[in-house]
Amino acid sequence: MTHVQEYDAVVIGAGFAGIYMTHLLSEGGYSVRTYEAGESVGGTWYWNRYPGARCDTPSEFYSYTFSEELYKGWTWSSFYPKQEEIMDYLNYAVNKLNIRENIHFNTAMKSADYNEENKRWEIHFTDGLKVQAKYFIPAIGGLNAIHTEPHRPKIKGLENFKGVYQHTSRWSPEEVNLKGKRVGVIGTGSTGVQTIIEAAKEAEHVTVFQRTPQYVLPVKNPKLNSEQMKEMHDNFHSLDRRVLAHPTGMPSFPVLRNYSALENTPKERQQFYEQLYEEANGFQMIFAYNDLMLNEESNETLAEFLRSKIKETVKDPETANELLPTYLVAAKRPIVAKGYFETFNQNNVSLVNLRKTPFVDATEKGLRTTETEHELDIIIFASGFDVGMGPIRDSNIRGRGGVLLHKKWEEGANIKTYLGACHNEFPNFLPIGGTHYPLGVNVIGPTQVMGKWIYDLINHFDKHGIEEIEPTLEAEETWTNHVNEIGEMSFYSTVDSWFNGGNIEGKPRRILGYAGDFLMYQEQIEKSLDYKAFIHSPKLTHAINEK
Ligand code: NA7
Repeated sequence: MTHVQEYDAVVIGAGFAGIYMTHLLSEGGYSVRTYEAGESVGGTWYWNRYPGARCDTPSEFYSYTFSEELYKGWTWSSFYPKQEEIMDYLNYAVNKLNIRENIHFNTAMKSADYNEENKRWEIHFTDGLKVQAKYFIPAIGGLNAIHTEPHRPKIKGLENFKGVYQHTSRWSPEEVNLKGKRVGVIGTGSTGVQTIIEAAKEAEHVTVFQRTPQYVLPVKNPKLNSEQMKEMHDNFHSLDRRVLAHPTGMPSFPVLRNYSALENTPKERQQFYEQLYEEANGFQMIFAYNDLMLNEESNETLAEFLRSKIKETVKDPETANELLPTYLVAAKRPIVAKGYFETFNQNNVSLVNLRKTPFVDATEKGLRTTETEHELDIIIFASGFDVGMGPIRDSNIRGRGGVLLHKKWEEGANIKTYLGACHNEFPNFLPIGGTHYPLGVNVIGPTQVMGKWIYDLINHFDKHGIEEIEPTLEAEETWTNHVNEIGEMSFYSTVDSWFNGGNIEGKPRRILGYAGDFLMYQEQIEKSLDYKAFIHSPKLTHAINEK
């Protein structure tokens, strides 16, 4: 009989969340093994290495804050770090935390089954490896396309195309050189916008295939000098407090006018928006007034201003018109970038409005729309992800009675979790950073809050000899209803996007994350600390009473 290696915990993925969980568990004395499909740590940042890939959260807060030594041992070069620098940072973190040996690379998960008899998870990998663990902790995130094909529009005859095509989340720089090429970019989300700006610098021609126009907030990316880094390090003692107290976990962006946008006259607002457009950085404009994300009329004042800037920037009025978004600002994931609209003034960039002239098919030479054939050497799919459901479907996770999680979730029509981290019928399955995680919040904040929460939960149950961590159906219902109610009330439900599944044809439209802010999220976490949401056994009741 082949020996199956057993661990206390198996973590899947070595991005920010996976590294943090690996650290907590190994430091806590648990045997932990982490499996990563890529050849390096990095997670999302490992896979998304397309040209121009950069973070839109300030580096000061795109860092682990749980360890002073770790925080102070690293120097960021700029306000918004590039993909390569984040990779370097995560490699630094893994070395410093001394957990590299816990991570097994080039190993992609295929499926996981809960064995009710021995109360262990059996995890299978694509290379045939099989391991067992008491706690199964996927840290694969929601924006994930590792196991199967990433999301791409279905274009008839793509196999006939003689050029190269790549999805941005599967980028291999060795295969794609944009210089002097005719490049087509499909998608204008954060990824598409970053890619288009870079491609426009070196390609012979860039054809942008746009389904929905986007607001793009202006950004500056100052280099960080040693004095600024020193200040960041010196402020470490107040860092957590500042992050936890900010609605998005990014204290660089305070609410500038703590009243409604409607309380200013149109002239005052215009002046203020103009000033911010010149001086403010990234997400800051969304926090110009305190109700831009709460009141549609207020939001419309900013939307109209940003549309006026597109018209002012893009010289060809017809192109400018096609680039005008009509939905609420930040109802889709906000995009920050420098020089996006300006690219459309270059002779080598053209725009195709897919709503007016959709794809017909791919040909040997390129992509045909109802208007014309666009000849291309390279097609870049910046078309996003099947967020939430994709990674879960690909992972084939079976709980009690062999029930598959994605079937239980009715392929997205009936998603249920408890705090996004626990599932009824799936004992000791404790995913971090996926479905029902906060949407509009710097991901590092909830990752650390939830990572610690999961660790404490394991520790608590373990200490009391309780074998299975499983929330009650009622707890799952209550949390899910809360997520859905807030989601329905939020701007996120007003336009199709990956936030609500509307980015993918045929996908059930359900809010996939927590639409409340970081403070509301922490309140929910705080409320859960009595562990009353878990299935009660006499042992557990005793443990809770002891608390
Ligand atoms: P996004 O934000 O989901 O953007 C994907 C883009 O691809 C977006 O413009 C989509 O148009 C477009 N898309 C998707 N499907 C199609 C089809 N079928 N036809 C044409 N165009 C399509 O993904 P990103 O990778 O840019 O960003 C993901 C996250 O990474 C981002 O939120 C940040 O957190 C970082 P749509 O707007 O849906 O009409």
